[in-house]
Amino acid sequence: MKVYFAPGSRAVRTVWLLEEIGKTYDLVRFTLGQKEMRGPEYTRINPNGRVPTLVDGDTTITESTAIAQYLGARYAPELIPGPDAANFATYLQWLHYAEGMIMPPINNYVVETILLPPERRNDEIAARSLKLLNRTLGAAEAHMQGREFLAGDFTIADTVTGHAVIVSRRLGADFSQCPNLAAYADRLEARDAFKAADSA
Ligand SMILES: N[C@@H](CCC(=O)N[C@@H](CS)C(=O)NCC(=O)O)C(=O)O
Repeated sequence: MKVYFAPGSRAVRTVWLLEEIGKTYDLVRFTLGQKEMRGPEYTRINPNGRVPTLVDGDTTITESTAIAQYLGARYAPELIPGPDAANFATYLQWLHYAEGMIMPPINNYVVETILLPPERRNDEIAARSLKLLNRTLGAAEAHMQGREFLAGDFTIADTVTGHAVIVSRRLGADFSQCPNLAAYADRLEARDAFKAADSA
C-alpha cells in the first residue's frame, strides 16, 4: 500500500485511517506547493496533481473521502455502517460533510490568507469564507450535542470530517460558541492513530 502524502494536507486522513486499522503503508512524500506534484511523473498517477492518492496493488484511487470508503469497505467494515444500521444515513451525511460543506470555505480562506502573495489577497473574500466556515461548523456543533463521534460510534466519517474540524480550528475558525465541537476535536487529536498521521 502506497500513500502519496504531504504533511498538513488531506492525506493525513488516509494515513490516520490506515493507522486506525493497523495496515502498513509506504509514504511518497511531497510538501504542499512542491512543483513535482504538478509534474508529468505524478500527474500520470493523479491527473490533478493533488494528495492524497492511494495505490493498493493494481488499484489507484484519489479523493480522500473515496479512499476512506475504499479502505473501510476492504479492510475495516466495522468502521462503515451498512444500509441496515440505525446510523447509516447519519454516517453518510457526516462522511460527506467535509468535502461538501467545510472544505469549500476553507479552500477559499487558505487561498486568500496563505497561498496568494500578500498583494493579491482579498480581505473581503477571506472574511466571507471564514464567516461561511463558522456557519457550517455551527451545524456540526448542534449535531455533536450528546454524541461522542459523528455517527455515534467511531467511523471513517471521523477521519474525514473530523479532520476537517481539526483543520478548521487550527486555521482560526471561531470555536468559542462550539463546546461540543471543541471537545470532539480534542478527543480526535488525542487518538494515537491521529497523532501518528499528524506527525508523519
Ligand atoms: N477533493 C480532494 C481535494 C484534494 C486536494 O485539494 N488536496 C490538496 C491538499 S489538502 C492538494 O493536494 N493541494 C496541492 C495543490 O493544489 O497543488 C480530496 O478530498 O482528496
